[in-house]
Amino acid sequence: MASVVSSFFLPMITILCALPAPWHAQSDASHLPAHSFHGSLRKELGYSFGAHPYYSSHPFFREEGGGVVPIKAAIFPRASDESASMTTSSLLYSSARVVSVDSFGAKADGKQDNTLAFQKAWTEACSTSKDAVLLVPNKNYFIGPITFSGPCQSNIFLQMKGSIKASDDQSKYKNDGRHWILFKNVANLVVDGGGSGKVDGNGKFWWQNSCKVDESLPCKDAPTAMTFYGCNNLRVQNLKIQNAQQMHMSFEKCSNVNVSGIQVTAPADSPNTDGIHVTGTQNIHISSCVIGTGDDCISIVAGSQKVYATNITCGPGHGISIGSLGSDNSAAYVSGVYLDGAKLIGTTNGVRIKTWQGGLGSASQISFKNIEMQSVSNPIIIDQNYCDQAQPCKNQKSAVQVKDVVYENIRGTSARGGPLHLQQ
Ligand SMILES: *[C@@H]1O[C@H](CO)[C@@H](O)[C@H](O)[C@H]1NC(C)=O
Ligand SMILES: CC(=O)N[C@H]1CO[C@H](CO)[C@@H](O)[C@@H]1O
Repeated sequence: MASVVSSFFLPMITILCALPAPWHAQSDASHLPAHSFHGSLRKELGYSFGAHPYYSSHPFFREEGGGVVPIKAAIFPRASDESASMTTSSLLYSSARVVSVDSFGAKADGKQDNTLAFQKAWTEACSTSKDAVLLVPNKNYFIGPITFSGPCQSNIFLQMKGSIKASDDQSKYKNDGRHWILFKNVANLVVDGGGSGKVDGNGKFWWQNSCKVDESLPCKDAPTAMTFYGCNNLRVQNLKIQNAQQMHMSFEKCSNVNVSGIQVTAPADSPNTDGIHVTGTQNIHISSCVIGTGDDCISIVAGSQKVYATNITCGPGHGISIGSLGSDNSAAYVSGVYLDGAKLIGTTNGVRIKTWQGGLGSASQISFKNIEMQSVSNPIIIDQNYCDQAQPCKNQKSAVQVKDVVYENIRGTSARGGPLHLQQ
């Protein structure tokens, strides 16, 4: 089938006010009494109104207005130290305790389930009072679902030289079908793949059983490969991650996060395999990532604030998304999302904001700039009628407000005609 390819160049578009949805008045949370559930939702997610100043002309990697806790320098290697990560950890952790999973009985024999060994090694690293290096040697380990829980006594540097592959025995996930590797409430954590580290969700079996692939099956959750929940001062870097059961990497209720050098790979037809998912997270910098999956490259949802992304390459997949927001009449707030420098190749969407009818809250202070697209079907899209369910969505009178959105220097080719799609 021949498709229409057209070139475009958008020097600058600003959408100042809410997309003029007729129901806009109702989407403003200020109409609601202070004790409404919105207040507690924001508090729970750490989201705070007014905490984020209006963006300046070039906001990347510059903190303004105070109020943000700096990323703790001590545990983060300086760029010049990063060539030799072993040296880095010994420099940084001259007094650190090195804990190898092998010392706890992990075996990279392609058969053994190493969950217990990893769990014991974590417990050891997490409970030493010195800083700890948790080492995964350069071999291939199978592990089942695992939770690395904090708070820990010390800073932890998880050095993943080798690869970790998910066990495909689905019965192992019966206690918690939503997570494979979960880091929970850990502060001052570095996860470093050093370029060789790899995380493999072994997702094929889950994909075959997805209702999006086989419509006769009921829709069920599948695990996210790596979840960081409630982590503060976190750095995840130089890691390959592939074939997640569902989403690849999810940051939930975290703050002060630096994600860089992540390479995500999954087939274009793998269902719900978002690359990097951000929810309820504040002050996250995502840089130098290459992401090709069957779903969103980066998705940013409710409660997220100050999300910076730069040098991102996406494709295949569904592009970079804010949303979906406001499903099931929920309230969602996202503000301060700055994407500067991205390349999207053959994705279905470029930069998208998607909201369900019937939601409340807002998506505001958003800028997308310096973006190159090749054969992207919908380069720029704001969809206020997003509907991702079997039944058609009915018309409703409220909506998530979309305001203060800037698109600057976006160019490339569109696979479907014009670059701009605004749907209400
Ligand atoms: C951009 O990201 C790619 C892929 O990770 C990396 O190779 C390149 O060095 C990055 N460029 C800059 C300027 O950081
Ligand atoms: C904002 C920030 O701290 N970015 C850093 C994240 O980590 C990469 C790689 O270590 C650095 O190059 C960035 O400067």
